[in-house]
Amino acid sequence: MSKLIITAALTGAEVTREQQPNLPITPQEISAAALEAYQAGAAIVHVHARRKDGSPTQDRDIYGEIQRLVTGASPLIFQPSTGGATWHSAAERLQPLDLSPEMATLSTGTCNFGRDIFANPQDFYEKAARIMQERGVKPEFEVFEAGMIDNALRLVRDGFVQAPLHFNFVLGVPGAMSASVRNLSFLVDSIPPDATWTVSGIGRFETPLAAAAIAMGGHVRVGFEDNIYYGRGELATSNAQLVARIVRIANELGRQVATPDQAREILGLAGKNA
Ligand code: KMH
Ligand code: ZN
Repeated sequence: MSKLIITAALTGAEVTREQQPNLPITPQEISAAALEAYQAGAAIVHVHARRKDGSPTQDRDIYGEIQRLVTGASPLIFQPSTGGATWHSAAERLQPLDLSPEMATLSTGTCNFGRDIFANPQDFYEKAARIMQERGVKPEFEVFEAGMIDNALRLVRDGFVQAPLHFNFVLGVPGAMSASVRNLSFLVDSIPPDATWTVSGIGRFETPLAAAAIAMGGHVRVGFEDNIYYGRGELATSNAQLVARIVRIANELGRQVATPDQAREILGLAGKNA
């Protein structure tokens, strides 16, 4: 079994300071949270930018500042979002790709997202995949519904993306695929054998699905984007606290944790742009 890649999803687009007082918002706060998460065992940081007032933005300059701070202070893999918030336009969402990050997220299908719609029509994800290909950015396919896998595989068939693929199964978003080991197992069985995968269990499903993924040979994402609690009714103190728990579970299950450079090897990023 390969070493375990831990991704810290530090901020997201939806969580507020009112809900989680320790939510990092400014580029300085996000890069400090990234560094702490790295020291706790994370290899990748999944980043959403925010304006000073806390509202989500896809502004390339704010992402650029976060990228500069994160990669200047750590060897972490910087992975910006192309999902943004549900109301962001396609053009807004694609801005972080201008920074040629090593990785970026990409959803290949539309789903309900709470009471909103997370819209990812074919024109959008083909365009995003084309830009990623031109800029040497590895997509992490954010799968909220099973059909998104079929569409990602169509991108490979049509020449927009090259194998090996990497998927993140985001399970438990209200309105999309629920967080069960049965669903996780089905999704894992639906991707090519040479693909890698991560799971993001939303809310109280974060830790149980992480434990399942560690045992199954997958990878794990945790962080305030997905879950703001450490236990029932107990807010987490930091993203790093959530990462540290995954390291402890991995140690107990005999799975070693990957450094960022080891994660680059596992994901086929080594030798790509820094
Ligand atoms: N905020 C969600 C609507 C991604 O980062 O690629 C979409 C999202 C996925 O978070
Ligand atoms: Zn995200």
